[in-house]
Amino acid sequence: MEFDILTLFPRIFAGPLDESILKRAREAGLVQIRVHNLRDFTHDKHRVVDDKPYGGGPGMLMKPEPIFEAVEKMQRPDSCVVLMTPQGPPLTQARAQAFAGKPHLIIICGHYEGVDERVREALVDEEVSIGDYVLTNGALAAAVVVDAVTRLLPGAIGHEQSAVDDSFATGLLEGPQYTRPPEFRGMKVPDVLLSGNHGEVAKWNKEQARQRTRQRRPDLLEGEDKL
Ligand code: 6GU
Repeated sequence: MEFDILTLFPRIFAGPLDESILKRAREAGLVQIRVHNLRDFTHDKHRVVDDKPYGGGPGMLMKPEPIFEAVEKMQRPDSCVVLMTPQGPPLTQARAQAFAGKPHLIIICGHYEGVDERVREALVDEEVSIGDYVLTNGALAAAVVVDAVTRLLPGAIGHEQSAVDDSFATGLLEGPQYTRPPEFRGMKVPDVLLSGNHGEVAKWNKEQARQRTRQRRPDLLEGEDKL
């Protein structure tokens, strides 16, 4: 799978994409991630990427020309163009899975103040937000999308089963988990987990997941697949 990310702040991506599972997935060739500076698609002396909104109002908007030029250079028939914006529908596990099935994502990182509407009209296939709060720009949000999608690619994480079982993939939050030692500062690992009875363990895990979901996120039990 390939990502092309268009941003005013390419350095924001250096850390997140160069650690752990993302780093390994890149090195293994499961994913190619290219980060582009939108200023490189300007042609004026001051490399201007934003301007005042028509009709007045506070803040600056991203100009259409650099974004169009960059997207048109990278776009292929199989590309999906995604705009990061707090006005988009929220990222969910189902949406991450849908993205993981696409060969090429072009991700446009917006200012929080916004982008010229013609970018949406003519270029963008999908908008995405990562939650109901405002970030200074879309770069961190795009890094979240890349992370959530890349870990779903076959071979990205050691135990394929963990992508299937983890919170949200099952529609439930994961329940409590323990590792050694069996007793720590007087706190004991539940007996059932030490019993070696795989059937009972599976039953306990499932019940704990249900209970935790009911207590913390009853909205997840309402059942529909959240795209
Ligand atoms: Cl995609 N962008 C910004 N600026 N803020 C956000 C967001 C995106 N998602 C949640 N908050």
